[in-house]
Amino acid sequence: MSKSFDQAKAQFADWQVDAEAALAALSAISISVHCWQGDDVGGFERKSGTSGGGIQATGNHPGRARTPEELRADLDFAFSRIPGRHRLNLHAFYMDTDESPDRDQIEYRHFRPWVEWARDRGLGLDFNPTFFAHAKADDNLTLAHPDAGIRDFWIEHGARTRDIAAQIGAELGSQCVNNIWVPDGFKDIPVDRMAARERLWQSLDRMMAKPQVRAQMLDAVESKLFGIGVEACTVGSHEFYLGYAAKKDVALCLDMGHFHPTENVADKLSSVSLAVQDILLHVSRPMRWDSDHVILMNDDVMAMAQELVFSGLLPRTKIGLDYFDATISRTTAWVIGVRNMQKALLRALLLPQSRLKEIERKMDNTARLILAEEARDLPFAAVWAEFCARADAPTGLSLMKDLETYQAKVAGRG
Ligand code: RNT
Ligand code: ZN
Repeated sequence: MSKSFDQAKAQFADWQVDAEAALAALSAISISVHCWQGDDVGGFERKSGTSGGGIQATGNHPGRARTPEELRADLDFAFSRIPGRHRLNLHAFYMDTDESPDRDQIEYRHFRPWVEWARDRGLGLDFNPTFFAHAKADDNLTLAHPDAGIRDFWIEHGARTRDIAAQIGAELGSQCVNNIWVPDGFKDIPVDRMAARERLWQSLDRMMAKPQVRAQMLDAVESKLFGIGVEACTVGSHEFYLGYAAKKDVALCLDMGHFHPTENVADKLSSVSLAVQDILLHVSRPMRWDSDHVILMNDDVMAMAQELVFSGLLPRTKIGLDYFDATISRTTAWVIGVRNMQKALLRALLLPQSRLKEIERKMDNTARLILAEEARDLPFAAVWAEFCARADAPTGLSLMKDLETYQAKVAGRG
């Protein structure tokens, strides 16, 4: 144990905060790391499928993973520089197979190499149907498409991902979240929003009709404000999915980039948690719009972490990340982003929570201001350094050297 940690521990104890307990709490939190940062949301389907759905990473930094093997090697490196035990969040179009199944033909075996890899490393897996990057998403309508044939195709895809997710969860002995995000929306002002929303609701019902074992897989639904090409109306809006999740008892996914830019997404947690049992987060950093920048340890992320801790929502919130930046080292983007989420959580765990709450109950707004502001100067960094040291993960300049060395190794990829 380092001297600076010892000193920090004593300082936190003065504030009635137990730094050891904070470390223990942090090591119990798994972050679901999104596979799609590693290859710019390209996927590994054999036939090309770049059309439809409006998700696009920008940038051309060298080193993009081109195969499942490269992606797993990059993830192995990233996880080795992230303290703690975490999860990989896999999208259906990252199948690892010599076959070329269309989305409505995918089966568990197309993902088996990922499960074996995860099992070997003690990682959990989460899963996602892929409703974009496909010709049948070219109209920016999938589950809400007016054409029943197109809806059926996507319903079949989604239903299969639920079976696959359940099997993954069973194989790994760890609940697999299957998150549904569809790009469905309208570029220009629609006249029949109701019909589109009824179609989405019914398609979701059909897709999720088969009962699954909740301990194996958890359905989640992700709302969005707008996307490129669907500026006028998103069928799966926040109100739509909040209602759906509450009524059907599925998890609600809140993506930090999917709201009006000045909305406080952290503020939503306590509200939605009163109506919805399970929450999934897509922690992201929108810049002016849903730009999916690498998350920083900024006010938004710290507010999110503080709400999770102070509202007691950690046990029923799955923390996933969702960003993709192709202008920088992709492995660095993972490592720095995940660690920022962890640092924000640690900071929240180290705040004098009960004292702050008590002061607020007493309506002493002055004392709340003093305590909250003075607490900013507590030695959080020493506790984080201890967390990394115990997990054998580097910090600071030695982390920088590791990240740069790995990037140099993969830079020659074509
Ligand atoms: C898109 C959603 C969605 C995707 C991933 C790849 O705006 O945020 O979560 O980013 O499914
Ligand atoms: Zn998202």
